[in-house]
Order: sequence, then C-alpha cells, then structure tokens
Amino acid sequence: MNKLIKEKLIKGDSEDQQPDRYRRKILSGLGALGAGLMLGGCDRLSNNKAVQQAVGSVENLTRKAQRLVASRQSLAQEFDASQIAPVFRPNGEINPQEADYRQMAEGQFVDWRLRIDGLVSQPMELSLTQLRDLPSRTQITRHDCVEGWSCIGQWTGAVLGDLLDLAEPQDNARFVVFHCADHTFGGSDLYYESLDMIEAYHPQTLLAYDLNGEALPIANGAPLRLRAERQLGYKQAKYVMRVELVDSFKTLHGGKGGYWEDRGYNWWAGI
Ligand SMILES: Nc1nc2c(c(=O)[nH]1)N[C@H]1C(S)=C(S)[C@@H](COP(=O)(O)O)O[C@H]1N2
Ligand SMILES: [Mo]
Repeated sequence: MNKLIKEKLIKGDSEDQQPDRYRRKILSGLGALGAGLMLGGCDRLSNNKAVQQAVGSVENLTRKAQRLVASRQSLAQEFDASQIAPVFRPNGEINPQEADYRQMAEGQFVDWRLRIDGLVSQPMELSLTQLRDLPSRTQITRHDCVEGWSCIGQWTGAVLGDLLDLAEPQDNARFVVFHCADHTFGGSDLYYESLDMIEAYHPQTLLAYDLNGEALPIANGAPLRLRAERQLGYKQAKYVMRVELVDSFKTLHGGKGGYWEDRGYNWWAGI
C-alpha cells in the first residue's frame, strides 16, 4: 500500500485522532491485504483510490452495522478446550468430486480464491494467504445438526463482518449468500446458504480456515467454511467459493435461500 495513504489511515482523518484497537487491527490487516493484492497484480484492488475509499467507509459501516445488530447481538455459548471432540463429525458432502475442486485440493488450494461480489461497491478476490493475514477470531462452539447430533470444535477464521466492510455492501443489500463447490448427493444444484445482514455481522460469524488449530480438513469444508454459531448445522456452508450480496433469493436455485431450504427446511434456523 502507498506509504502516504497508510500514514493517513493510521493518523486518521476524521474526528477520531486516536485509533482504537479494533481499527488498528483492521488497518494492519488491510495493509497486508493491500500488499498481497499488489503481489497478485489485481489492478482493481491495488488501486490506491479504491483501497482508500474502502478504508474511509469502514468506520461508518461498522458503526451502522453495530446499531443494526444491537437487538440480536447475544453470543452463542463458548466452551472449554477440554470439551472439544477428538474428531469433528463430518456430515453431508465430505469429499467433493467436482473436477475444479479436486484440482484445487491437489494444489493445496494455492489457486483457490474467495470471490465477494453482488451488491457491493468493492468486489474482491482473496487468496487463502490474504484471508489468513486479516484479523482473526477463534471460538469453541457446539454445532447442532437437525439429524440429532452435536459436536464441539474450535474454529479460527476471518470475521465475516470485517470482510463485508472491506467490500462495502450497498444500501439495498439484504442477504449474504454463500456459494459452495459441491453438488450434495450428486444433485443438480450446488450447495448454497444465506444469512441476513444482522446474522452476517454477528461477532461470532466467521469464514473459518482452521479447525482445532489445524487447516480445515476436506471432510469439514476445506479450504473455507461458514460458522454462524447461533444457527443450525445446515446453515454452516462448507467449501465456500463465493460470497454474494443480494436483495432477494428469487433468482437463486429454488428461490428459498439455501440448498435444504429449497427442499423444505426453514430458512430461519436460529437455535
Ligand atoms: N457445501 C456443503 N455445506 C454443508 C453441507 C453440505 O453437504 N455441503 N452439509 C451441511 C450440514 S447438514 C451439516 S450438519 C454441516 C456438517 O458440517 P461438518 O461436516 O463439518 O460436520 O455442514 C453443512 N454444510
Ligand atoms: Mo446437518
């Protein structure tokens, strides 16, 4: 990132001259992001003006988002390390055979990119390294599957709200859709899921790349999966390839906002 811009960011050009801890973390993450993107030669994002604009709006958006989530901000229970299950039980698709996915998996996902697009002002593509360079959160939570089993695991990942702030959701964005790499049970539809903006900005909503301190296994969604800790298991999209902001589900697959929702499950899966 351009040195002048970085200085300006760290000093702050608004009323707040003393950057708080959160802001510093975001900025340092963004510094890494900027550098990584330049290495990657992504014109759109290494463009200083764009990065500058993205950063300028982070605070406003964060403030807006915080106001938005105030009434639904309660946290899911977190557990002790001693309660982590030795093996996190895998379910649904556990080994995607799609050719694109196989190829990326064989290359240790170095060619994998997360796309963030749709109703955002700064669409972006991020490598796994870039995601790992952003501020992270680690949490030990219980996953509850509607099939009647639960499992406790430790997840580490990028906070989805931080990523959304970088991409700058437009005012008409109402839902965040997660597009996956797999056709569950060989169906014709790719797995997908969605959250509303409040759930997407919940502090425990992560795009996780580590399970129990190690890179996410393929069975549990490598290289990246959603963790929305106050929601049931089918919401926890694995093999996430693309995050799309939309104002409606109408044009997506069955129109109900998720693979299982299209097959009769409730869209609202709050626990
Ligand atoms: N892409 C994708 N995500 C998915 C599924 C799937 O089949 N494909 N199954 C869902 C269901 S029903 C559950 S219970 C959890 C299982 O996650 P796990 O394999 O890590 O236990 O993933 C959810 N996310
Ligand atoms: Mo599930």
